[in-house]
Amino acid sequence: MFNNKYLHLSFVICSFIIIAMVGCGQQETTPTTTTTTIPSAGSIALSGQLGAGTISSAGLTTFTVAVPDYSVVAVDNSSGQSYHGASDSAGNFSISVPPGSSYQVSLVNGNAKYFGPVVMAGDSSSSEVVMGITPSTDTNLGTIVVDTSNSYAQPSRAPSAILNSTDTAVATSGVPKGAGNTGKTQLTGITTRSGSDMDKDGIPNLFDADEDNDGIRNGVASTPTAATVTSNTVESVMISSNIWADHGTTSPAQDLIMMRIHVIPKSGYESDIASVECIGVPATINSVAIIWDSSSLGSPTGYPAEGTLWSSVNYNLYKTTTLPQEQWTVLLIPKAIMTVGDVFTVRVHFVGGGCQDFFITTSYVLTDWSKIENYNGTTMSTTLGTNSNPVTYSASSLNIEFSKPLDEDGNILAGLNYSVRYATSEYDAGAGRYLVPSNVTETPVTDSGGSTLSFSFSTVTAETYYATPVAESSDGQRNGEETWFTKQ
Ligand SMILES: [Ca+2]
Ligand SMILES: [Ca+2]
Ligand SMILES: [Ca+2]
Repeated sequence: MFNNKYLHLSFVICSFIIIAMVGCGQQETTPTTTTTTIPSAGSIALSGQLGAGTISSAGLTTFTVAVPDYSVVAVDNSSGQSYHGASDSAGNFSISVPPGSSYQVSLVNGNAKYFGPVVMAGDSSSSEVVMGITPSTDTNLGTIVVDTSNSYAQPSRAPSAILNSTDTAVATSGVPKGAGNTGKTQLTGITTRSGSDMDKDGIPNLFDADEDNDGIRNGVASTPTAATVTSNTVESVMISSNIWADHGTTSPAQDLIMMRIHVIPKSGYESDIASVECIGVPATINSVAIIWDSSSLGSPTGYPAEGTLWSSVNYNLYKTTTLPQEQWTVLLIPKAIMTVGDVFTVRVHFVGGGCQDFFITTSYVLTDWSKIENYNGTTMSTTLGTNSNPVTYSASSLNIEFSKPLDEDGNILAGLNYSVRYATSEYDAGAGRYLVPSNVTETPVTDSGGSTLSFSFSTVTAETYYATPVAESSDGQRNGEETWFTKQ
């Protein structure tokens, strides 16, 4: 049934995401046969050592416990391009970056979740801290204290010679205001600027759930800047997901979400991609997510059986050539609720050798979806209104009131667009249920700002009607609950 819905309805989405790309670190090699130009590798080393500790007003003390398995990400402040490398068992890391740019450095933890930014200079009296560095030669940042209680990090000694003092973030007692909230907290008095941290909360756009500080999460009302991919081969990398629920379902959101990862090559470069895998998958889902439905993906060659654990197939994506856009893709049921700041790292391998990595960060998570709360003044029941047991009524129109989806904090997710899909529905006697119509009318519903929305449509003839409220983000990601009514 999920399969059919996925085919019949354009994508219904639940959590959106931001994206950026990075070179493949040490694994970049010069291509031999491919026409792809791999992004130029950096020529200077940015290194240091991560360790757990507390950043205090008394000064930064040397840590005693190394922090391994963190991904250290340097973002070019002007191009948005990023470079990354992992800390080893002693906490040491080294990233190859081009010289001459200003970088901001962030950490992604071993659970593939955004940890926080690295403040380069500031103390507990600072309401503004320095985030930028401009290394021109090999640079060792020394020991970097990772403060898990405040969700940021800072070198024990400020790299004074390479500080970019014009690249700052607003802070409370030296802690960037976006630390610990993945940048989603709306700040007052911020003038959005350009660069890789537009709203100065210390969280680079790449990892910021609300990069422009307008209170609307990335991707809900507009495409975030960090979704722009810089690549000679890859056009776009994204995740789309939907929640398309049966009325009365007792299934939790994590079993209803259909999540699809897409890597779309540039036209003419399709044959340059040898394989695609996720080398970083959020710990929230990495052991439980399952593969689903190859038919809606155009039945890629080698696609695993439905129900296969994604972990058992190396978190691969699969090439499909039968969709309107050739792409590498996989459709998953996450089976667990992700968290804001969860980071996927997608690695694209090229035919001639070498690879390129792309980050995708979750900027919101829906735990609920748009659903009809009452019709013609009567509260919806959970047992009536299903495809096998529609609500019965006798009026010549249906006036429905429906809810808005809630985010991970239980708040209405701001910025979505709404509509209602409706049509008469045929009965499938063999299956014992009414069907999702293949042709439906979809009418936009203006959001007047209340907690619910209303819509009315004519139901003059005595038939069974399908009605589904839809909440949609700017990039066409949708969710809603399907409901049936029989007019007597
Ligand atoms: Ca922000
Ligand atoms: Ca930011
Ligand atoms: Ca925003």
